[in-house]
Amino acid sequence: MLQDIDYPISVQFDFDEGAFSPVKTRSDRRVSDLKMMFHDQDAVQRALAAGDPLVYQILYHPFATSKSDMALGVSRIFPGRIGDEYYMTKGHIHERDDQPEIYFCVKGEGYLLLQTAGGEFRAERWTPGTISHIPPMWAHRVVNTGSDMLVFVASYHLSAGHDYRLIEAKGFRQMLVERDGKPTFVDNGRW
Ligand code: S6P
Ligand code: ZN
Repeated sequence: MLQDIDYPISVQFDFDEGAFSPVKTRSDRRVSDLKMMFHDQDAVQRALAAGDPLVYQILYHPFATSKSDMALGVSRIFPGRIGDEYYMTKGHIHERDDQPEIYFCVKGEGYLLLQTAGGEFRAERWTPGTISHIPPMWAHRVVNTGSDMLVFVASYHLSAGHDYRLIEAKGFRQMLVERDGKPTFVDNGRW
C-alpha cells in the first residue's frame, strides 16, 4: 500500500563503486542485446563467439507515490569496443513527446549523443560532473570513450516510455570510433 511508505525514500550512492543500494532491479545489456547497433558486424560475431561480453548495466529504482512517479536509473557502461566502435547504450526516444530527462555523469568520460526524428544531431562531451538536460523528442545515447567505466545517473518520469525503433532502424548520424588511439566522430553510412 502506497500509504504505508515511510517518506522520504532514499537510496545510497557509492561513488567508488558507481552504484547505489538498495536496487529494485538490475538489467544487464550484452553485445547480443544491441548487436545491430554496431557498424562492424564481423566484429560483433567475434565478440559473440568470445563469450558475449557485458556492455552495460542499468540499476533501477522507481520512486512511486500516489501523486507522482519518478524513476532513478544508474547506467554503468564498461570500457571496450566492438571493432573500432566504442561501447555505448542502445539509445531511445521517449514514447511520450512531453517527457525530458536529466543525466548526471559521475564517473568516466565519453559523449552524450542527441538526435531528433528528423535527423538533427548534437554531441556533448562528458566528464565527471557534467549534468545534461535531454529535451523531449530527442533520442539519447551515451558512449564510453574512456579506459574506465562510465557511470551516469538518470532521472525521468516513469510514464515517459522507451521507444527503440528509431535508433534500431538507422542509428545516430555520427558514430564514435577509435582512430590513431583517439575517439573520432565519423558519419554513419545508414543516414
Ligand atoms: C531512461 C534513461 C536511462 C536508459 C539507460 C540505458 O529513460 O534514458 O536509464 O534507459 O541509460 O539506455 P537504453 O537506451 O538502453 O535504454
Ligand atoms: Zn531516456
